[in-house]
Amino acid sequence: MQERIERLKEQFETELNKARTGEAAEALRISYLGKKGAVTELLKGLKDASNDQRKEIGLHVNQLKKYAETLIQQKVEEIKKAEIEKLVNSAEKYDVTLPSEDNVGSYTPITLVQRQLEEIFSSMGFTIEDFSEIVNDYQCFESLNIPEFHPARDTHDTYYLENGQVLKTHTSAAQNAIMRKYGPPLRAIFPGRCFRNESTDASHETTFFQMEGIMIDKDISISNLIYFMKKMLSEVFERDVKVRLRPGFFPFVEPGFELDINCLICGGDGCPSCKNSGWLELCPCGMIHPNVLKMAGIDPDEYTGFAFGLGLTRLAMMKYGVKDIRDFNSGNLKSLSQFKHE
Ligand code: FA5
Repeated sequence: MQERIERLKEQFETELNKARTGEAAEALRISYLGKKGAVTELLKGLKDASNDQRKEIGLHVNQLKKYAETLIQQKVEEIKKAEIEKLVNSAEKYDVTLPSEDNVGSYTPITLVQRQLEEIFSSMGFTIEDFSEIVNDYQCFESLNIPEFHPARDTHDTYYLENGQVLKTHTSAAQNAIMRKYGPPLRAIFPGRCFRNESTDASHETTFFQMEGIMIDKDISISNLIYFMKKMLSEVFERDVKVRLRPGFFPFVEPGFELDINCLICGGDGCPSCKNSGWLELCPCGMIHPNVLKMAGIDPDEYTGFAFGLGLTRLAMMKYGVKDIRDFNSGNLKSLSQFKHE
């Protein structure tokens, strides 16, 4: 019997040496220590042995059982450790000290100019407001003194959703909500993306950015409006820029103006960017119409205010010398990468 135990032990050790995987170790455990395993069978056979033999043989078989259990356990741990090491060694290695490739992204010129304006206006006490790109008819038109069938809606054809909401055609659509939110006195700017059904050309896109600004207080006049417009332009361009103010009609201001900027692409000689006029419409503005104040719950006899709707995308064109507005939405990385180090 002793010999049988020794042979089984040797056989077990040989097979254990060959086991290379967790599955092989488990198969070995079952074949020696499982319900019908070789060691278990030896233990079962003890019942036929005499009392003395049973004691002695039992001791050896149990030692073999313990020995096999311990070795299998060690083997499983060894295999696990080796698998982890293999994984670690095969994983991609990075050398963090290597110089990086210079292909990081960059802000678009529109974001750059928007941030610059936000700094300028916040230094003058304006808050910066965010507003939804999807608005309702009241916000986009009615609250701005543009009732249904008003001809001013013709230039604001846009994308209507099935529920009657619209993609906002101008940042003025936020005026009513912001006036209601804060009440007077109030200074705020609200940049945002606008959408119009537009036949595109060098200065018109279907999707473009504007930045609205409003200031409401007692005794606000056109002089305040002109001061802020001049201040903004001289800071953005860091030089003198020729501007002209001419009457303009917008139902939500009275009086209303068009503020044009001398085209910086052609220097005023005329080019496709300014439709050969030498001037580019940049920032319509005016004194907020009393009806608009009333609809926002503000008493027009007590408060007055100005509003402007700056064409942010066009301002970026002028500041960075981009000749065609369509370049901004073209996804052409070559043109955008020029602004990487701004
Ligand atoms: C408006 O959108 C008025 N809400 C602006 C306003 C605000 C007037 C407050 C008075 C008081 P207008 O449609 O002109 O106005 O657009 C304003 C500016 O947005 C334009 O001067 C131009 O710079 C820019 N803009 C308008 N349409 C486009 C377009 N299709 N592509 C690029 N820029 C545009």
